[in-house]
Amino acid sequence: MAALDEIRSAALKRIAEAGKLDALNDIRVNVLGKKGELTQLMKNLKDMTPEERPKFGQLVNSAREEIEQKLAEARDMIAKRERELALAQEVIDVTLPAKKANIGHPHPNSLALQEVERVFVGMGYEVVEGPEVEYDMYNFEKLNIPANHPAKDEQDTFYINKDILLRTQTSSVQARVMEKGKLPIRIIAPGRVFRSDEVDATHSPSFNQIEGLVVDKNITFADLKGTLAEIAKQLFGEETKVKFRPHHFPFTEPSAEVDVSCFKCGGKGCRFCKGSGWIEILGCGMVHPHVLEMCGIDPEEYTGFAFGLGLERISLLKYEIDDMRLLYENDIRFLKQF
Ligand code: 2NL
Repeated sequence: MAALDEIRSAALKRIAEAGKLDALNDIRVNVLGKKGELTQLMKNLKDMTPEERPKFGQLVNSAREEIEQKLAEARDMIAKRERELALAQEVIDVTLPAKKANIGHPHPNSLALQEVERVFVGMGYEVVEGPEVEYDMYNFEKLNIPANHPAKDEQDTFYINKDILLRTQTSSVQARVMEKGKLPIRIIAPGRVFRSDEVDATHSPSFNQIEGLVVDKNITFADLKGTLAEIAKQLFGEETKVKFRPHHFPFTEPSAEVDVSCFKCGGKGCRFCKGSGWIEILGCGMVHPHVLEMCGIDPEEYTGFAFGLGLERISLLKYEIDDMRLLYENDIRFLKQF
């Protein structure tokens, strides 16, 4: 009985002095646990008489209950105090300066594309998109590029299988629009194209192209020249001249490559235009009658012109960037300059 009293009062004293939840847990284990003081004390039952046993058992149990209750009270009190302390200490200073948000920047390609689209939309063109994974039929066949053409070599084109590939030009989008048969057509088709090229300062296996297509009655080469001359002025400045050099594309006849007078030196010749005074920007021509026919348009009734240009080439020229690889790294310190 004396031992029980001692354990009980020692436990209550330790509970009253405990300042932390950890300490309360230690007391619980030491006193009430499997190997705790009260549990040990119960082992004395076997040395007692049958009359003493229930009485002693009851006393131990009521001591256990009392200690449990005091532990619970102390736990609530300490938890409450810790919460109040935390609330008092953990203040948020709303007057501190905010962390600066790191926001992105439009890519030079996006800026150049927006500009080109703005100019063409201003002339009544519609912007259309199409799939990057395309049928051979739309990428090559309907554009007058037959089975044995060198452009179809696996060295140049990424094939998914015999009939499906990654488009090498956005003409495939235009072939789809022609095939739908709604005339007249006045569209530009910007988008990503793919060619099996090694990466260097002017090449990449994936780049962006903008192609244009106009199909209507009585469209002539004069319309093509007038349109591209106007576009060049709007993109590179009012003083810009254009020069058409005869060329060959399978999908246009006649075909031409177009140079613009150097917008750095005005045509006198400088480092920028490599002394020539001219900068090549696009390829174009009158849509080949065979292409119109394969896309379901009667070439006796309708004619059209088309052109294609590399978006990266425009970005590099406009922003005087000398290595295309910079356009694909997306280093924010680079992008922020434009
Ligand atoms: C270049 C310039 C060009 C076209 C693309 C085209 C599209 C249709 C019909 C006829 Cl649907 N032509 N596009 C025309 C001329 C040039 O791209 O340097 N390409 C390799």
